[in-house]
Amino acid sequence: MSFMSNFSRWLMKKLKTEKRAKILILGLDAAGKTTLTKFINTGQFQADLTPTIGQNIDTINFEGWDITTIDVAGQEQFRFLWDIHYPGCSAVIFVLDAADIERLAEARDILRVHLFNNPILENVPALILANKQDLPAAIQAPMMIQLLNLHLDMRDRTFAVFDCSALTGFGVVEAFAWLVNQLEMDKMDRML
Ligand code: G3D
Repeated sequence: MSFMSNFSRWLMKKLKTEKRAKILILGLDAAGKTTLTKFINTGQFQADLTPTIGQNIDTINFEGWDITTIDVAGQEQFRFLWDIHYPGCSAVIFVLDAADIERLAEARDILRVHLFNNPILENVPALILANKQDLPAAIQAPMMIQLLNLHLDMRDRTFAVFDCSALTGFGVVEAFAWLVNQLEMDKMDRML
């Protein structure tokens, strides 16, 4: 059995044991959000395209899970739209193009605006993906944490940074295992 179908089966099994959850996938355009979504989606999810008003938004619905991907580059004027998507969200995935050093400062700024300085997402676990690790120029997680100042900015938050490649699948299973565990722990906390 291929790695992709193993991953898909594993993810579906995990997700089926969950209740409803809304996950946002944020990041600059071209960071790899769609590729990641397609990877998760392998043959099982039903994707539908939400009409675009000022920013690119895709929604996937699967077994009670809503996964919404949003391009958040230069979208300050559409802040009112974020307010529609952010409340009630259980987790955030922030996808970085780890090989695009020129846009790292831009990525850091929007990470601050959307995660660090966003009170709506204060208690929401954040999975930060240093994507495109198949490319030689890609910056790896420990360096990324330093460059984005995550060790300071995010110190009061539940977050993790994983190296991955949405193209090859490298690191995606590990990253999602972390995310699902956070959701499971959160569910248990709420039951106590
Ligand atoms: P977005 O949805 O965040 O805007 P996309 O980004 O998923 O559309 O990806 C943008 C480009 O990056 C695509 O290439 C895609 O194939 C590529 N990409 C995404 N993830 C990876 C990765 O892990 N490694 C590499 N090497 N490329 C990746 P194109 O050429 O179609 O623009």
